[in-house]
Amino acid sequence: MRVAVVGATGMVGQVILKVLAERNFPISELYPVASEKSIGNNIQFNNKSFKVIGLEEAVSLKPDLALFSAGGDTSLEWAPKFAEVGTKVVDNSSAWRMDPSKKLVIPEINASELTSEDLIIANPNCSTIQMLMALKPLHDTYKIKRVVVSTYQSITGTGVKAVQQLENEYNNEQGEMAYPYPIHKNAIPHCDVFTDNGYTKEEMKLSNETKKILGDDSVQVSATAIRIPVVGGHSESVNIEFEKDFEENDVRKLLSEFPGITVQDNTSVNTYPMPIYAEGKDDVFVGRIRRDYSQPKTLNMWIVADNLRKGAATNAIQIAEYMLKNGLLPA
Ligand code: 2RA
Repeated sequence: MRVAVVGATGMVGQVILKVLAERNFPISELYPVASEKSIGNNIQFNNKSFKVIGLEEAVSLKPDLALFSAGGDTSLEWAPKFAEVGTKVVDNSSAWRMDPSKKLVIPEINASELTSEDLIIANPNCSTIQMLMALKPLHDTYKIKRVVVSTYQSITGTGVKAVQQLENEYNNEQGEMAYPYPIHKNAIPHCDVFTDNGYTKEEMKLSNETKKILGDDSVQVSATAIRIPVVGGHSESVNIEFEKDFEENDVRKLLSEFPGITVQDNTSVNTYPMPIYAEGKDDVFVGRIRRDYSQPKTLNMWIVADNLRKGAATNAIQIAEYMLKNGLLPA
């Protein structure tokens, strides 16, 4: 299969290449694509060197699949151009997620919605993916009324400039600031930009994308997204009110039986998910599962995942694997 990776030199693009190689995705031709300034550079894939090309050239090569992680503006302009030449696009930006004509897919939840008509497919936001992986089996069994979630998001979600700022601060060195405040020894209640309702775009993604993926506008979500000086992954404290009551052990069983979830939940031996251990893995880790005694039919849990893998690269590649397996992509 001829595969373009658009944004190949970026943080997520590099993880896409790593995961494609790890999963032996069947690639006959690889087209690493990046902005003008990177054209001609070499990148390594499967112990071979590949020249970075530009978007015009990539479209002219008519790849079968294009995995995008190059920002919303590039996706809005270029995903349709790839689609016009028959390329299936899986896009990591927010550009197409809430477009009613585009599917927003977490393979373990709703890949079956995909058809041969879908040429541009949206990858949900990283914090949405890990939360929905845990919510889906519980929603199907107990019907969710409302979710209150606080996220503790890795600095890698902001990009390489922010990671560098953290390293500089940690090493007490000067450098370019991705944030107007120190990241080291801090917690910044500001992921993405603020909207008119006082929530940030990151927080509204959790609300809007949840409704679309579950196909249920009645599910209410209130989110607070915090940036913290952590690299390995995003963590989420989730409080869920259900229509039906539950037994905690039944909840643990439902979660542990859901593909892609690992339950780490034994406080008697201090077992619970942490980003330092989730980093580099593709599962979503769930723990601190406990009834909220302050309100009936309400549960608390703690959800951790590597935001660059299951939160972005791996989810996108799993969508491609589903399409390949179901004849929606050529072998
Ligand atoms: C963040 N989810 O963590 C966003 C970007 N992917 O900032």
